[in-house]
Amino acid sequence: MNAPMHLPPHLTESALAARLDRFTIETPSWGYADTGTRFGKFLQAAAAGTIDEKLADAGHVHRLTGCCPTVALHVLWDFPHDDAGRLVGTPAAAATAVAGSAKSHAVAIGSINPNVFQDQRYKFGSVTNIDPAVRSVAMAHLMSSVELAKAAGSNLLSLWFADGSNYPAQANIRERKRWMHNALEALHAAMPPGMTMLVEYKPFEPTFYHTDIADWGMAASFARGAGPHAKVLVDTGHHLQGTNIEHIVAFLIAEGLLGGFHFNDRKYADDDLTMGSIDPYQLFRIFAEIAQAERETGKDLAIAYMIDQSHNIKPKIEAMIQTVMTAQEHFVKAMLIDFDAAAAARQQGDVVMAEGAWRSAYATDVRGFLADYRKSKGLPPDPLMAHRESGYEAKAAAARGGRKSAGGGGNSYA
Ligand code: PSV
Ligand code: MN
Repeated sequence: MNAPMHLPPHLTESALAARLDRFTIETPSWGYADTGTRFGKFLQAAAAGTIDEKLADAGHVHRLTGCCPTVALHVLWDFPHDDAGRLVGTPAAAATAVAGSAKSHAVAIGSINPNVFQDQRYKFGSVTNIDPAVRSVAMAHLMSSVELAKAAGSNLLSLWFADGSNYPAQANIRERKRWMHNALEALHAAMPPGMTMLVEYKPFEPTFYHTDIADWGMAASFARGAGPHAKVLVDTGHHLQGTNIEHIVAFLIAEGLLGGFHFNDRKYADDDLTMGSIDPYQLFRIFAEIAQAERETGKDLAIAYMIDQSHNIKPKIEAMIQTVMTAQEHFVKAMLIDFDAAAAARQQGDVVMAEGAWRSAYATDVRGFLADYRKSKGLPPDPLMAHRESGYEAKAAAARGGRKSAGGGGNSYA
């Protein structure tokens, strides 16, 4: 029997449940496929190899959790391309086929992630490459990704650039800044109304000296320069050790520039470990900034909550469900903060009681509430156990494993 959950005076259980109804989490197609590190991949018999299998797995996760209605797609990994990286067929035809498959698995296409980082021609960058011919090939890919997004019914264009340099003097940083600005501005101009551009940053890797969009401030500046529908994407793994991510989150909210998250956790660098597996209190503090802003404005923030993880050793679907459950748990905990008590304590200079308001919300066991919430929606109270009992993994392994041992399967991301 679970102890009753303590709610702050401003919150009722039904208001909490209603907010949770509107908390959706996008899962990434690549999180269902075989991935690895640059040292190699460990193949899993049940991992998805085709776009239809990825969408089937995403549909299964949504069926069990009820809160993952959309799937992020990576353009080169999920739509048919020739060896030169050109889309096979028109964007409309490619998008219609994939959107049809998504629909058959009861999910929809979410963010569209162009890929201007893995082709040989991008060795020295894509939209900031010194060679104008490479810049225009990259631009053409980005523009066709807008067309794909339109045709797939997606309103999110999610951009990450590997562009940068490995050695001092390899690049003219200011020149590249101008090229990046020009590219994003042109892309923004090509977006239809209702589409949002997300600009992701990363301090290093694959470039190890300078990266053209290295931190949130650069991403914010580029987003502002691109236009009103460009926002910043915070990938939780993309910070140097010790960075206060929740400060960045609060700052971007205040600037109206927080567009979304790529959730994952890390111990050292961009480790792509399961969300909350290493530092769950940090995750709570991130959600606390969001919950506090929503409490103050009385409105939901328009944030795309997305997962960007590489499940190298955990079974893919289990890792995804575990992640989604962790996200819900920490989101609810943050909603439980007595913000008014914290504000009153702050007013008195009472640091201990202010912090205490956060700590007691964090310490609350919300699993019973979530199990009841799921039951009330006709969902399994424990989606992870329901998945284990469903037999889905064994069936997928039987259907997909043979092909894989023959050397196929997986996507090209390693
Ligand atoms: C780059 O590290 C990144 O976070 C970008 O979001 C890519 O799209 C994704 O990883 C690929 O897994
Ligand atoms: Mn990311």
